[in-house]
Amino acid sequence: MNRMIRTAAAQMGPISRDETRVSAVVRMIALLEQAAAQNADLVVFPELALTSFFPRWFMPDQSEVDSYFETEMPNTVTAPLFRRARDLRVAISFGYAELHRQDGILHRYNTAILTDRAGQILSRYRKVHLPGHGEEEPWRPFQHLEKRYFEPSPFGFHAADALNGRIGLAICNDRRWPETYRELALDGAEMVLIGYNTPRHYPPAPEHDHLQDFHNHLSLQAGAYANGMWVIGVAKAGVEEGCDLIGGSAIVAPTGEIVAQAKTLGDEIILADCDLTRCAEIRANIFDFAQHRRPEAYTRIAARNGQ
Ligand code: ING
Repeated sequence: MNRMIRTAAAQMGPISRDETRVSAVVRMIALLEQAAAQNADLVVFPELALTSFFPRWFMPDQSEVDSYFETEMPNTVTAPLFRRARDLRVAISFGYAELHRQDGILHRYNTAILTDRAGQILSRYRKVHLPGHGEEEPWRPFQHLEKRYFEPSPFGFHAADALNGRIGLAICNDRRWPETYRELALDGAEMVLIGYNTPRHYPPAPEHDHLQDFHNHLSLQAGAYANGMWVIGVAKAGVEEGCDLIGGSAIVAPTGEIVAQAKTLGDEIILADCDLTRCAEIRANIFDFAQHRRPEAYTRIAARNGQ
């Protein structure tokens, strides 16, 4: 008996610096309704879906940085999205900048959430792998200051029971690290949702700029195959404030095959029927962890971060 999730990747085009969160939410609701009209069960939006990708700018004034963060979720701006998803009985996932007060201390995370079909938040993930740099580097045509603006998650990776399966969350750079998928697979994830904002130009290695689309799909497909999981990669795409962001949103089967792929660099829904029982084709055979993995031989992976 199959366990089907009709999954939509809701790719978004550029969000300009002066575009309001209300405008971004209106676009998200339009994509949600388009997916629901095709009977989607789940709609996945990009990383930092409510605002422009602000880590591209050096902002010395912390109050300006904090203007890109949400202090609660849902909130007045996103409530219409949660309400519409609830009314349409569709689960949603999206990324946003989270300002989280814990024991009087402020924490800033690059966060993604997943709701159930009733608009209730089931799972909240904070980004583990923060790329880029912590200080302004004027030599770059644009900054990538995630290490300055966010704290890396202390909570690691976890899957949640959702939609009659187990679903994990990851964010952007996480998708490049094999550890991300293995940690989630070992927590029973059958599907991983990954929003991203990926500039085509990578200033430290411009000779790789032409490989960004390849590296995107390589990462998503390798993670899916080596862990027998559905992987949903969802771009914020297009030329956003002069920065060319790749598209290529894709739905990847546990075999590593891309079963749906975005064709534009704008707001676009792609859809696929994801049968979670297909994970077994991989996880009961070539990547049967219990039968074949040798953790006692993998001593370096969790023991240290470098050479
Ligand atoms: N963005 C990029 C990503 O990992 C990047 C950073 C760009 C890394 C290009 C390598 C090449 O896709 C985020 N937000 O992590």
